[in-house]
Amino acid sequence: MENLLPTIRSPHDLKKLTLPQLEQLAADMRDALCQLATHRTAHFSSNLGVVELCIALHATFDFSHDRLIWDTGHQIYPHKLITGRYHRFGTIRTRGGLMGYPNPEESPYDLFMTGHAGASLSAALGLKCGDDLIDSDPPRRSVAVIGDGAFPCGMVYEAMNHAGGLKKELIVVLNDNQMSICPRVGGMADYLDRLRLNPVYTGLKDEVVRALGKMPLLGDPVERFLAQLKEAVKAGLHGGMLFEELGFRYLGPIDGHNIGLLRKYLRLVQDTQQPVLVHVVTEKGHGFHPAARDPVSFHTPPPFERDHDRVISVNKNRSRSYTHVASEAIFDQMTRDRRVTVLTAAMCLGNKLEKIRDRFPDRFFDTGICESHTVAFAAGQAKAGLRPIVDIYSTFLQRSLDQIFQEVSLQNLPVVFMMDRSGLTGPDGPTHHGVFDLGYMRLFPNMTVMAPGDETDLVHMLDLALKLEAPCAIRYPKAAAERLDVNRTPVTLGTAEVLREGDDGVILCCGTLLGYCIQAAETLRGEGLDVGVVNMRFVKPIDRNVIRAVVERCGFVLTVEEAALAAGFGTAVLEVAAEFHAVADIHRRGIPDRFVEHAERKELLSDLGLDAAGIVETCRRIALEAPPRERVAPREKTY
Ligand SMILES: Cc1ncc(C[n+]2csc(CCOP(=O)(O)OP(=O)(O)O)c2C)c(N)n1
Repeated sequence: MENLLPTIRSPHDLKKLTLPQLEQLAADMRDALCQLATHRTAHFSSNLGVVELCIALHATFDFSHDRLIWDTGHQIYPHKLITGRYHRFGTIRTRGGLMGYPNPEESPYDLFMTGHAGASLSAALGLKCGDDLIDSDPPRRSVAVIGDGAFPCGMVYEAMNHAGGLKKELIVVLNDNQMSICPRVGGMADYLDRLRLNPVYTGLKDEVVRALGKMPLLGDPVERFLAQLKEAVKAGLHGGMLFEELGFRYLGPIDGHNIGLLRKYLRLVQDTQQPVLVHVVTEKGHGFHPAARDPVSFHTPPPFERDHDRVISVNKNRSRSYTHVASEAIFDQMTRDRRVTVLTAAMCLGNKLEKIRDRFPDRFFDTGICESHTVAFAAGQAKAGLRPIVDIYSTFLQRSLDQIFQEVSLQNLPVVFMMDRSGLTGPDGPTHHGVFDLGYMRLFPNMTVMAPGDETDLVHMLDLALKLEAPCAIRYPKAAAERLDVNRTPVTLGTAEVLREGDDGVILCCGTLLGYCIQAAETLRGEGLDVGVVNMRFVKPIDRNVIRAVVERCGFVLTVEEAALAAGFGTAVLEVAAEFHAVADIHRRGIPDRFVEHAERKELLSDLGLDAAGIVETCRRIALEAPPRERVAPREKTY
């Protein structure tokens, strides 16, 4: 059979297809998703699960006029395939290629660049209000599609509460596949399970299809909607009292892999006069058995070889990452001290906490995608006498800024923040790079902020953090763990580690770019430039003595960090140096004041001059341009 996918240039082409053709298109789209997953790490099982839903939405609405927001955005691939990007699909998540998340620069069908969960209802409601105030003609409909994993986000209830009050015609499609990345957790999960037990969903689906099929599709939309609704209620398609009480009409649950049924429901709610929630049940990984059987491993699988519906081999990256090191260090601390707990916001897999979850079930807490709650919850635990470790990716911790301020820092509570995936995270791109944490963490009084230079530092820093009677944050990247092959000094609060001294200049490094800094210094020494390297370890309290010594005694100072320059580590160094009136020869390298695109981390570091070659180049240029300086103290003194 001819592959229909290449013929779909825009969603308008779907309108010409028959139901069997739409079903064939679904198979073609799944095939494209499988092809991609065999040679690229990409979001997979979530995308397989929404193929029919995506087709039904685009075949029913006209999203060149109406509004569609996919919550989080990791399940956007089918949407990309039918919104004019099929021919570039193979470039997804590569440098210069399509993003793995919605991107308005790629298509007018992508409204927001997103990657963080839970904001879709708010944005869709805002669009609806905006479009209505601007008097769009015909009125634009607004649809948010949200997964059951994202659904427990606090913001969702803020939006539902608001929409219920406004009585706006917001259409929420709840894609319930019983999974977040790991199995979903919490009371809402149980509630959705109970809704699934609705006899209509479990046994009487066909009758419902027939009942709805008899409904008129023409005539006054309000009357039609009411008549259809009455029929749906008669057929048993009601429930969801919780949503009804909030002012939403609830419809479902509906088989989310039945395009015909989905279209009927979507037509039913198309001209709704109030907020409506359509509960769609799908299977994560649908259509590819290994992914449906194990949606957790196939959420973002490494490339694999397949034979039709069978995985033959998986190309696993076996290198040990900083995440592994952190998780082992947390495990050790939990073994030693019964007060230590660990908290993750739905990222048990990403944070590699499975072993801890299984070994210490009573001290492991998965809160769901609820970062703000997690931090305040940790504060409560700390107040009660526990030593909570909040293990959250740097980018997602941004959600908790106010709780870090009020519940933790202001109370001076001993909560440890493990800021995983700090810095440039690679193919996920700007929504996921964790580059702002140094800036926001060092703002808060009482907070200690550390960045290990290698894996040994990371382990000792966690040990130190748990001994402090105050909040503390440790940041580390998404990268293979490195262990420096040099003599080390113990990790002591507020003290930097001088790894090598240099007359011509010194590199003050914050974090794991340290290996590159050492390599750069070696290369420069070979060229006759004597450049020292300091592993700063602490951004707060920062080592003022070392900063004072180097700005007074060395030719130039270069700060290196994998974080936003604005308010980051280099800025902290400048603040100290300004007190000594010695900022002239301080140069900073880090993330400039723009959003960094997606590409491999190594490529991005190279683009930004943050790899060894880039640091060498920067030092050479500074040395060439620098006027000779008088040193204020004799060289032999150690800084
Ligand atoms: C604020 C935030 N926290 C964590 C994540 C990481 N994350 C990405 S997808 C996902 C699971 C989402 O589950 P669901 O919404 O049900 O979608 P599904 O993949 O099951 O289709 C998580 C936790 C995120 N994107 N945003």
